[in-house]
Amino acid sequence: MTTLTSLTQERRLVTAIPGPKSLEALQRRSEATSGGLGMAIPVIIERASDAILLDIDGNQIIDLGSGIGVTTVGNSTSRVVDRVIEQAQAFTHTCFTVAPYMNYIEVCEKLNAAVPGPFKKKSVLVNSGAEAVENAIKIARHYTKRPAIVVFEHSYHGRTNLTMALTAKNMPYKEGFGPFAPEIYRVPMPYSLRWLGDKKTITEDAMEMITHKIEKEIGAHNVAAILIEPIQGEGGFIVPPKGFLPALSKYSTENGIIFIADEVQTGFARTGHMFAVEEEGVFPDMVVTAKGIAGGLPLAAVTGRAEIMDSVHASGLGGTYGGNPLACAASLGVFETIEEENLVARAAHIGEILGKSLRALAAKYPIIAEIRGRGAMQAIELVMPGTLDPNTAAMSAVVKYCQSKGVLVLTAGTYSNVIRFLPPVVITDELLLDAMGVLEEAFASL
Ligand code: PLZ
Repeated sequence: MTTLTSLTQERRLVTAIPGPKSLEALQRRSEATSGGLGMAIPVIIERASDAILLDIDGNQIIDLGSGIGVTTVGNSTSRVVDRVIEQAQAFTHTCFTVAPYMNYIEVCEKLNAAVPGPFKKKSVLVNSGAEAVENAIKIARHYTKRPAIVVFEHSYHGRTNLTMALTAKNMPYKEGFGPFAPEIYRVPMPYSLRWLGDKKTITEDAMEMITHKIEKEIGAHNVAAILIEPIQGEGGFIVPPKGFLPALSKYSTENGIIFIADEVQTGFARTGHMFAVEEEGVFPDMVVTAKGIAGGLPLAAVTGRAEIMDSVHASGLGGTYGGNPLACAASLGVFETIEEENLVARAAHIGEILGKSLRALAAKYPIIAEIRGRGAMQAIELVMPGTLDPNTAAMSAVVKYCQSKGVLVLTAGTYSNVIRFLPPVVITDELLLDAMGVLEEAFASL
């Protein structure tokens, strides 16, 4: 059914970045759109397929960001596009809580089966990651009848009022936007590169600090939920040390606290597992998903233990667009693509290529303090030579160089010194290696 032919999976520059048409259009952008919006690359996109973005000047750019980890199965991939077109022709909206339809139910069935945990699960669909996090908190508080939420340093959970409160970094996410929601308590994150204590006992020491704070300052019996990203995304792809997530999950269970994994950025094959918590066999009570769930259509979900998800009174959850049929159609296309193209294994393969290239780079350029992440979610943290001082200037220069050569990479990190790689997992080996060649040139140019 898809009518436009796919773009060739190759990098091609026909003008400078930005080209003349993009420059003109960006003028209109600044006239028409709020100055509060950022922009990672100054071009206007006309089309995209898989890992290639085509701008209005005819430049083909390699996409190593997937629109922040969204187009994991490839941009405008056929199973997604065909299902969305078919659904648009059938009906575009009824509101699931007004007149239900099948693909909402099917997406929930898929989620309940895919999210790890040997217990009965149920799901609710909403529009964005932040809205899903908000709903998870609502449900956890309702079920436990407790107020407090425990979150981590370097965390990111969204831009709504409650999720700003849950997010760690002030600038740019929170500055001037308060006051924030109450009963949010932030505890230390075992960020091994910057951990001041003994790194050999980091898991035990972090757990000790966290449980001390919970028991002495909050009271464990007041804590509804512990909310954590299994690999922190915006914070800079911080991977907790082995054993930490299982310890946290165990402590939660022992204290009647709901353990919520925010898999918004890590979910859907991204890390070489369907969900990142699978790495250590953790079974969260609730998992929040978004981004990769629907290949670019706005959809998000909360999936959790049936008794928790069912504890809310009828009509206590909802929203006009939550689980919109077009987004659900796209999501079923995503599930099918992941299964049929074996994309979980593909993400692990991407991880090997990425890891190898980044390790070679780090061996040559000591400003790379650490390579972190898993599968198709990896990052490098840049420092001043011989120190741990953040090297924001080098990050910006590398990103700018890559852009000028037609490679889109994203940044991250509490200290604004991390370059992150989130390619669509369907990216060809050749295209990824071409992009890694440009990255190497960027470091050489510093
Ligand atoms: N939880 C772990 O990564 C979104 C933010 C982009 P929404 N991350 C990208 C930006 O600058 O706004 C995210 C996340 C994690 C929640 C969210 C929020 O998801 O769909 O953006 O609301």
